[in-house]
Amino acid sequence: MLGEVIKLIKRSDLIVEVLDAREPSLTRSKKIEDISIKNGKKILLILNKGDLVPLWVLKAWKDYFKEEENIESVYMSATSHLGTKLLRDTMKSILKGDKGIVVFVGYPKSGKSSIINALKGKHSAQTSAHPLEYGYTKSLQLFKIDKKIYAWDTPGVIPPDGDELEKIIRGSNVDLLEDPVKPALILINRIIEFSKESLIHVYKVDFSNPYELLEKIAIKRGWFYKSTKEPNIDMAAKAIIRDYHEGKIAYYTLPPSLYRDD
Ligand SMILES: Nc1nc2c(ncn2[C@@H]2O[C@H](COP(=O)(O)OP(=O)(O)O)[C@@H](O)[C@H]2O)c(=O)[nH]1
Ligand SMILES: [Mg+2]
Repeated sequence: MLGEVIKLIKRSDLIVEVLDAREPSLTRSKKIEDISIKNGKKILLILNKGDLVPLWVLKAWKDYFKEEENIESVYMSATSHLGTKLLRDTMKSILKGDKGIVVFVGYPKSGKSSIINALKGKHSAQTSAHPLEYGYTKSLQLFKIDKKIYAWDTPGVIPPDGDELEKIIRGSNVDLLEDPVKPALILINRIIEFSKESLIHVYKVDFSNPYELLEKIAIKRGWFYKSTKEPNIDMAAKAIIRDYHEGKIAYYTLPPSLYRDD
């Protein structure tokens, strides 16, 4: 799967890495960025799902990437169609008016397809797909973003890696989880670190620990195990992970520079 991403990177001029604005650090792939740099490609970061994060936080991340790492970034909300013009203009300026091919890469659920759809929307110059100039493949198509800019309409999906928390934040498929409860508890603990209120707001229940939140969600929704009649926390766990991936839970983390006390 990683091989597919690398192939796409090699055939592109600009690599646009799509991050979740709630967890920019955890949704970045240094591996993919290193591969891109080694192949002489330009990189742009997108902080997507920007609607879930305060504006000052988005700006702080953008400044952090620029000042600490000299990487360009833009923030946007693909599903609200906010920031698509700035994204298009930024890609144009990075490619300096030259002809170029863009690939959107990122972990699952970061919003790559939503961004591609937003760019293909009514504001885009043209929506028809173009066959490749070299090595024509049926499944791989380019669409036009601007006068001289094209993008692959197939995004580069980075397989979720890392520890249990990272895998969930990086979009691991809920339906393939053997036990959804443990990762859900880890995810809830992570969110509580930054905003317990966001969970109370989404699920309309108060709770004193992550396990209790799962139980209360199950009870509220009438989910019980048939055998024991206990609250079905497996279903609640899947629901919360799915809601997280679908961008229904708002909270933010800050760039490392803002956590230092210098
Ligand atoms: N709140 C919010 N949700 C988003 C945004 N972009 C995508 N999503 C949601 O995140 C989920 C994954 O999006 P998708 O485009 O399929 O991600 P992909 O796997 O990277 O292609 C979907 O449920 C989208 O509706 C966004 O800007 N804001
Ligand atoms: Mg997709």
